[in-house]
Amino acid sequence: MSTTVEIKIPDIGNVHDVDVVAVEIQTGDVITIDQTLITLETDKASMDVPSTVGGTVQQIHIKVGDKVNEGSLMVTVLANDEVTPAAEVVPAPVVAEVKSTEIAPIAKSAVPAVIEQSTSVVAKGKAHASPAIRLLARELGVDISQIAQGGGRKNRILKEDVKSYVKKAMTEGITVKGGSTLPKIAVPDFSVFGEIETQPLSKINKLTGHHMTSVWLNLPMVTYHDDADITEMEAFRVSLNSQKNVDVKFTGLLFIIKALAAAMQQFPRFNSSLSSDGESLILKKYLNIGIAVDTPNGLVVPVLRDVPNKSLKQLAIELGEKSEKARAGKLTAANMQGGCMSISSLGGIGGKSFTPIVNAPEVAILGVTKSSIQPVWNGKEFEPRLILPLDLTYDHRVIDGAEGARFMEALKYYLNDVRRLLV
Ligand code: CAO
Repeated sequence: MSTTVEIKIPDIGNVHDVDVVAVEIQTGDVITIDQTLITLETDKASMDVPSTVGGTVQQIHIKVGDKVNEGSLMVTVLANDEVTPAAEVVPAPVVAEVKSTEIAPIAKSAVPAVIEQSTSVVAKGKAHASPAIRLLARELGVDISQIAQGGGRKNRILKEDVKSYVKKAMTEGITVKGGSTLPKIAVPDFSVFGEIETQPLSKINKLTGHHMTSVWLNLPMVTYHDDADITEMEAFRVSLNSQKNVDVKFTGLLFIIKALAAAMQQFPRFNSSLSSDGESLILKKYLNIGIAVDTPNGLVVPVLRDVPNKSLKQLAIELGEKSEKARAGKLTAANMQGGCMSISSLGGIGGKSFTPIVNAPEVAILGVTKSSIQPVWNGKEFEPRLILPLDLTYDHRVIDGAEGARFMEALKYYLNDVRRLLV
């Protein structure tokens, strides 16, 4: 005999208004116990909600885009005999860190995209895996069909299976297009040389590492170094900071952000991304700048929005708030999305030059190191000037050397005399 069973959203932890990102069933479907009904996603994770009964789907009460809470009615099922009480429903384990990876518009393509893979061949129904596991596999660059059998019920592929596949690929070498393999780095047992301590990498460390490797392998990058004379800019900055009733601190970085935005407006290719098929250039009409911020957990890149239309003071407040939030680990996904170009400033620490890695899909990044007084020949004598070293790394598929050099000249032009930013 069949019974009508209402399946509700189970206890999903202390989270509310969770987004429904996938509905995996249709009215009339014959479903089995444990079959995924819907997938929920918070800003930190995805989770599958399985069925606790086998039977026929009578009615679906939610759709993609809905926000649900514990107890929301999900599906009505005309159940077979073996009904599991609804109270026992538990969502599948949290499986995929999704949006918190945002250093990383980046972190999405975790393992290098040159690894032979096709997200499109991750055909539904072939490999036995939930959408969240497929998402995890995609993020790690794994072709799920390569995982022969999963360790779950009926060979269902689990998170552990994807992880051990990646581990195996990393230790045994990965086949890349063309049939060659990425050489692996042998890690000896260091303990034979002396005492060691093994510390797990933070989530941010791992995501940044994957993203950086991916960028390194995919982008032909050039770094161009030059110096800007910021003597007058510094005098203006000092005068701003010494004004009475100034409630913010103007650092040199704020002027660099403004000058960078002006140069990007002059050279629109610097505010673009390559389409995923590499066939076209996507030019952005908005202009947001990401700032690399050092935090105890690793590097994050909060994004300052609409830079051309903000005053130095507004930017100072926003940068202060966002870098503080970054260090406290409180940046939201939205705080780190939508960057057009990034700045990595090591100027507060030191340095003369370095080669920053582009935060792809952005096409360029500006590196900044410590300014210092240098003797500059003015035609008659050496004059002490404040010189700021700049490093511009760009994706050579989008920007050629001459354009890179012209861009740097424009940036220096604005920094040499920041009044030009007003024109
Ligand atoms: N040359 C000389 N001095 C500089 C400078 C430069 N290029 N840049 C900053 N300084 C000085 C500032 O004027 C300030 O001096 P005072 O303390 O005397 O006022 C000091 O260095 C510290 O500056 P700051 O770090 O507080 O402010 P900022 O606006 O320059 O930078 C931020 C803000 C968030 C970028 C920075 O705090 C930070 O996190 N830096 C680390 C960046 C990083 O890790 N990059 C990643 C590299 S890629 O892996």
